[in-house]
Amino acid sequence: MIGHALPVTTQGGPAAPNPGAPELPAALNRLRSAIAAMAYPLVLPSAEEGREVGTGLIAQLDDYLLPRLARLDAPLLVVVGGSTGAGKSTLVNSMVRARVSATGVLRPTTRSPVLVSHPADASWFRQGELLPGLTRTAGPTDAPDALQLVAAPALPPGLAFLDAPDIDSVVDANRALAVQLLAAADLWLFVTTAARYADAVPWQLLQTAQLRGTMVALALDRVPTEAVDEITAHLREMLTDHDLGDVPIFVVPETVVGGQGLLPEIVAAPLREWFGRLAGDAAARAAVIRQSLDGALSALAPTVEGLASAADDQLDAARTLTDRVRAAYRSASRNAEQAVQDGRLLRGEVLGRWQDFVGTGELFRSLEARVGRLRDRVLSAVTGRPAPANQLRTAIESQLVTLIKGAATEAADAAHLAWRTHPAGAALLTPDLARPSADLPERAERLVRDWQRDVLELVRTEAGDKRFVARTAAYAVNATGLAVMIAVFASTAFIPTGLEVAAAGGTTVAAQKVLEAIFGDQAIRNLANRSREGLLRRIRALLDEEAGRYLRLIEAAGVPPQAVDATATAPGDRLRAAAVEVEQARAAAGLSGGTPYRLPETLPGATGPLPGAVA
Ligand SMILES: Nc1nc2c(ncn2[C@@H]2O[C@H](COP(=O)(O)OP(=O)(O)OP(=O)(O)O)[C@@H](O)[C@H]2O)c(=O)[nH]1
Ligand SMILES: [Mg+2]
Repeated sequence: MIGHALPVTTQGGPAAPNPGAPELPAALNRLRSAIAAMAYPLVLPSAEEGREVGTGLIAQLDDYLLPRLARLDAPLLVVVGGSTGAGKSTLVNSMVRARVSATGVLRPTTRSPVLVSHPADASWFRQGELLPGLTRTAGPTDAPDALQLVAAPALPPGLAFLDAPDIDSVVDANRALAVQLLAAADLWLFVTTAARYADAVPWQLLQTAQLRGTMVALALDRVPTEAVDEITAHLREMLTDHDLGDVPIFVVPETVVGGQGLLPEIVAAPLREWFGRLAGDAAARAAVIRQSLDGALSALAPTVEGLASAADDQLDAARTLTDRVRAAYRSASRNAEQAVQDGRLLRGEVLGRWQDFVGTGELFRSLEARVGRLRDRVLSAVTGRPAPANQLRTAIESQLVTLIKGAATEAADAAHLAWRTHPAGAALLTPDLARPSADLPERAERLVRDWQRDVLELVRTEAGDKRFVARTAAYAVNATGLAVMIAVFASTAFIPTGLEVAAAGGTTVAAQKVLEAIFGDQAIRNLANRSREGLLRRIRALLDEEAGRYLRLIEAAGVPPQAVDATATAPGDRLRAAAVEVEQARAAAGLSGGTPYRLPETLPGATGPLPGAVA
């Protein structure tokens, strides 16, 4: 008799009432949605595992947790797993005294799982709530997404066997399916052999079972009679080392399988009896079911934590990549701003055209001592000089376009380098990102022309109430506009110090005087400040668009900009919150009743001479 004290569900009856229980399915469904909503699009060390674990969790929720929770009274499902050729199918057949699952010498034999139940239980499994992704078939098949259902009258009701493909298969689909099936087990029956019990893969899976709280029994097949004690002792030791000391071991001595492909009765009987007793004890079955379910539920939170930290990694990476791009473009934008203001644009061509424009030589010479009247002279000088005006505008334009292209090039280069050194960035990069957009030159030219138009418009609208401009209106808004543009480039460094232009040599001292005379007027200074702000705003916007080429890649990969910028709940924290809710609901449901259930000891194995035993 199996001793336990648990809330028991009688077969076919309703689950024991529990005030917390109704919340559990809802909490599980919320967790399922949270997991399903997660993607790990950025190439990071944790992404692959995040995806795999997430897929596995959803499968486990659908295959086992949700349907099992909904039907605690469904028959106990024993999933028979192990290495290929260990004798799983032979064992299942021997249990039900019929060749329900093909056995064979070709490895692996079982490709499509076979579920054997008492005819009375068959409807439980046919309906498809459990392992809903597997198509039910009545006959043998090799399709990996099929589940062959077999009714076996020799099997007691309340307990079903699922013969799974091998766990360490050379066939990928087999391996994945085996793991999926094991995750749906109320009880794992691990089948291994005297020759293979120390293999690594089964132990990894046993460890998973242990962590997941799934109940496990172990069949050690094909043990030479003379080695039974030694091998059993060693296996027991290994189990204890893996915290699996409670696992019952069935020792199946090496025999010759009969013509029907079944184990001799003397070998099969102890196993069949043990499972028969479990099947006949509704309380014991319920305890196994509830304990495995409770174990699987309590293993969710730590597993989900792995997903949550993979989600955190994604967000961190998206933020890092975004920051790196923004920093590269911000720095280029600051450099451009500096260049606009520090007078360096007033060298070379622009300076030369400005001097042409204001009529350098004779004008400047005549101005040396009479700066007071300079402004008027400048203004009259520029009137009616369309060629130099156009040349100056063109010089300003080309100087600014060069500056903008330089900034965009510098930023693209820096951003590209910053992404290349990040695994997720490197995976997103395309070679063209190392350079500015192909149409950047045209956009820069348009930007400068638009800005020049802005400046003229500003001059025009300000003309009414500014003394200086009012006076100039009669001459040319154009001329004033050009003067304002020059003032934009001269603002901080040039006017106060004159260093930049002085350094440019020759006539520039005179030019400086011209400029000082003009820019000394507060009206021009204000216009220049506002125009400069407008120019810088346009440059920043253009560089932002350029940076957008990078940032859009993050979005296209699947990390929305809101997630990167938001102070809203991080996806990882949403997962954690959902897992906490499940854990609370699980604790309230009290599925396992508090006292851990222990599977009964195995019955003494076959004694006396075995048919065909290896002596
Ligand atoms: N002598 C002996 N042969 C066995 C025993 N169990 C299984 N076999 C033979 O070993 C081979 C493989 O057995 P299966 O039951 O097909 O093994 P399996 O674990 O289901 O293998 P896969 O379906 O490939 O994962 C068959 O030829 C069986 O007849 C046993 O206890 N003794
Ligand atoms: Mg098999």
